[in-house]
Order: sequence, then C-alpha cells, then structure tokens
Amino acid sequence: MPSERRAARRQESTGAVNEAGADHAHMAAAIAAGETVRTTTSPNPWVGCVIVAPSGESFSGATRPPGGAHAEIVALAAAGDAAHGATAFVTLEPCAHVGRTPPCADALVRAGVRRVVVGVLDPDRRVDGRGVARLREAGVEVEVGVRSAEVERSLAPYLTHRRTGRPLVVLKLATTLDGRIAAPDGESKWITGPAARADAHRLRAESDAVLVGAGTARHDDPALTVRAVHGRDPLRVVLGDLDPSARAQPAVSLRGDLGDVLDELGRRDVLQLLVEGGARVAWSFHAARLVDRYVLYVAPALFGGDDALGLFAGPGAPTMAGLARGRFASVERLGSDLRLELTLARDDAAGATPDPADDTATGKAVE
Ligand code: AOF
Ligand code: ZN
Repeated sequence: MPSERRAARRQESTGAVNEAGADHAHMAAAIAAGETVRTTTSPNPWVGCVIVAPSGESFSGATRPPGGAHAEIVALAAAGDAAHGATAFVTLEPCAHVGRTPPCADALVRAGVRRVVVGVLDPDRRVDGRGVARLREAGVEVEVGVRSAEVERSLAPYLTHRRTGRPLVVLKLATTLDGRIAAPDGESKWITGPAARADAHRLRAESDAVLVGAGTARHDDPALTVRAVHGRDPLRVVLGDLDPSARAQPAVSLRGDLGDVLDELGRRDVLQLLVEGGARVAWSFHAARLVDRYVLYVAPALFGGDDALGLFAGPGAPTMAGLARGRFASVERLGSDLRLELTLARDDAAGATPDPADDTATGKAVE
C-alpha cells in the first residue's frame, strides 16, 4: 500500500478512535446531567441529554418533573439554532409517543439534529425501539449502546420497572463489623454515625417507597420520612398491620407473597423500593432472591458475641455451595463508617434455598 494511503488509513482509524472517545465523554456528561434530577422525575426516568453543535459548543438538559419537558426538549431549547447539524447524546432512547408531552424523536428531527447517540433503548411499551426507528426513517444517523452499562446502572430502577412491572429492590442495613444489627435487648440506636444516617435518608429520598416489617414498625416506631437531606417522602409500606397511632402513618399495609407485594407496588408506579428491615424481613427478601442491591453501613464496632441480632433472621446457606456471592459495586467511607454496596449475580444469588414446602421460606411476608 502506498505510504500516503497508509497514512490516510491511519488517520481515518485515529479519527474513528477520537470520535468514539468523544462520544464516550459526551455520554458521561449526559449521564451526569440525568443524575442531577434523580429524585424529581419518578415515575418517569431521569434522562440526561447533551447536544454538541458542529462548532463544538455543547448544551445539556435533564428531564423535568412529571408532566414537564423531557431531557431532549430542555437541551434543544438551550441549543436553539445551534442544534442544526448537531449530535445529540441521550441516555435513554428518545420517545416516539404522545404522552403528557409530544414525541422527542420528532423534535430532534425538526431541529435538524444530524446524529443521535443513545445509551439504552426505552423498554416502555409505548417506545421500545420506535424512537430509534422514527429517527432513522427521517434520515438521522443513530447509534445505540454507548456507555450502556453505566446508563443501565443509572436508570436501573426505571428499566427494572418497565421490564418486569416490579420495582428495583434495595435492602439497607446498618451493622457492626461482626454483622449484628441490634443488641440482645433489641436496642439499635445508633450503630452508625450521622454521615451514614444522612446517606440512608438520601436513599429514602431516591426511593418511591420504603418498607419495614410490622415488628420493626411496632418496636422502633420509625417515621420513615426523609430528614437530614432535601427530598420528598416516599410511600410508606408496612408488611402486616400498623397501629393507627404509629409515626409511620399514613402507611400502606400489605401482606402475602412478596412477589405479589412487588407486583402491587409496581402497579403503584414504585420504581425503587427501599427495604429497611428488620432482620426477618431482610431474610425473607434475601431468601426469595428478590434483592437487587444490598447497601450495608458498617460501623467500626463489635458486639463480640452470638447473642446480638444478626443481619438475617432465618435459615441461611446450609453449606458453602449455597453461599450467596457477588461483588462490591461500591465501597465508600462515610464519617467513621463504611458504606458497602453489594450486588449478587442473579444466577448464583443462592442464600438459603427456599423450601417450597415451607411457606415461611418462599418469600411470604412473615413478621
Ligand atoms: C424521553 N426523554 O427525558 C424522558 C422520557 O408522561 P410523559 O409524556 O412524560 O412520558 C413518559 C414516558 O416518556 C416514560 O415512561 C418514558 O418512556 C419516556 N421518558 N423519554 O425521550 C426523557 N423522561
Ligand atoms: Zn421524550
């Protein structure tokens, strides 16, 4: 091959690498824009959009609260004429339906956007590939799947809800280093420090519902509201009966199979459910393999015996083969405590294998 052609080929491939690198950087900015509205859009997704004009100037937008503009519309408004010939980076496939707002795919076409880079397709039945198809039909170049793993993680509660009809389940527990959540007399205030407790309030604020067992509601009488951080209060859910004078009132009382409980919460537009205990409820969700994320606040403290209450009340893995093994999705220091986030591979999230004959072990709400 003549050397100038080789050089041209080299330049082309470097150009492609540079474009891919730039695409990744812009998608990272779109994800960050979406995260800024994490607690204000549910049951809609917290989408981020970055529009990069041919001049290189960029404009970003994020989904407004329900009924308001979608991310693309906010970014298009910021870009104005600069959207002509631009590339739009959107974490979620632009919508193609007339919902509370007109279709974003059409708005992108009308604004003269040349190329659209999408993180993940929108599993919402009203969209589901139609947004991408609409853009392509209009001659817009579309690429799907840039930084898709990070977008999947950022939008996980929304994607889980639209794919399964159920919320993403986050189990939160505050524990000593030896895995105990309360003293033998039941006292648990406070195992972790103020920074960890504030973070737990942030978790509540980003959850659409918070669930505790009736025993915990009776014993601890938690308010289950968001304090320490700014945010709206989640729907409060108690498994079993709740005293009319309990601080968690008004709350929804649910009972029965935990799968049915999740279906019911999904129908109520709960994208993320925070399970806050106690140990019996933690065990029933874990044993039924219904936990998507385990968030453990671990204090530098030891009860130092086997009489304090453990994380899970119920039979665990009987042998090493049943160990529920996963990976730390994140490890952080919060004040003097640690915040560990564990995700189990769905397929090997064994834990105690529920015995179908024993209805306390099949995900029944027992508290
Ligand atoms: C987008 N960009 O920023 C968001 C989208 O009730 P509506 O009209 O707001 O529609 C909600 C649906 O729109 C939601 O279920 C999801 O499919 C999509 N959300 N789409 O193009 C956005 N938030
Ligand atoms: Zn839209």
